[in-house]
Amino acid sequence: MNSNGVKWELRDSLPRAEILNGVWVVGLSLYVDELDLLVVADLHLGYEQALEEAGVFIPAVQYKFIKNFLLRALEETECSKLLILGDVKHEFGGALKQEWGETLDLLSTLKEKGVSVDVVRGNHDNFLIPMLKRLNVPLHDPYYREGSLLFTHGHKELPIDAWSEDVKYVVMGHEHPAVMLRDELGVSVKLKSFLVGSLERANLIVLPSLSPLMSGTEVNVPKAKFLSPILRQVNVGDMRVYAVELDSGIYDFGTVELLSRFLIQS
Ligand SMILES: [Mn+2]
Repeated sequence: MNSNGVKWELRDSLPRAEILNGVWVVGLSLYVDELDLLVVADLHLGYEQALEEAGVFIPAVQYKFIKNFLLRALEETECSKLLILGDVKHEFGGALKQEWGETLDLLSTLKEKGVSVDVVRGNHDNFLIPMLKRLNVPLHDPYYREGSLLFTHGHKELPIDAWSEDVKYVVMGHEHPAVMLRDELGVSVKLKSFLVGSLERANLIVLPSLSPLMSGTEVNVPKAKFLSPILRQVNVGDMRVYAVELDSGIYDFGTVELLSRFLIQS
């Protein structure tokens, strides 16, 4: 296991848990019964190459994990609709070669398998638009609403027109939530986590990053700072933590607040 708790290889079937009525965590993805839709966030394809340009060399294994994970999750949920909640690829400014190849391969592989893909625009997706157009992949900016669900990346506040009477769930990414756990010997492990709370009258669900290289924002440390303006509007301490260990399961750790106290005491 690497430091953020995600294995590079997928062996057993993905762990799953129903976290809200008809809403399931399936590994690092979310499956919604009402829409028969699988949702993932923050792939950051091409991140290795961005690190390489900064002088950090790591093996390019992230893409293999992401592709395998998506094909597995779609197969296990018997789902043919995928929504990517932004930050499909990692870039600032000019596009890097690696991320183009991987993005193209991923989207065309999914298409060949009959999977329909939609993307909600994230803050890293500026150069993605021409490729999505070429492949007929709809891009939603800054949100996508279907049934009782409202999806957004999370780097901006939701505009007022995003809301309607029937919105019961707001689903976002961007924050890459994770929790830090420490045992009595001082050994720490970081686990990618889903956060579940409320925003206005809706349930708010924050997805972890699908990228094994993005270890994530530790939400249960003192004075945790949040990137998302949406999370700055709510009390994150009241949100419930569902931590994911792909090989062993999904863990309901109670609220962020409770988990922070546990971290300080141990
Ligand atoms: Mn983002």
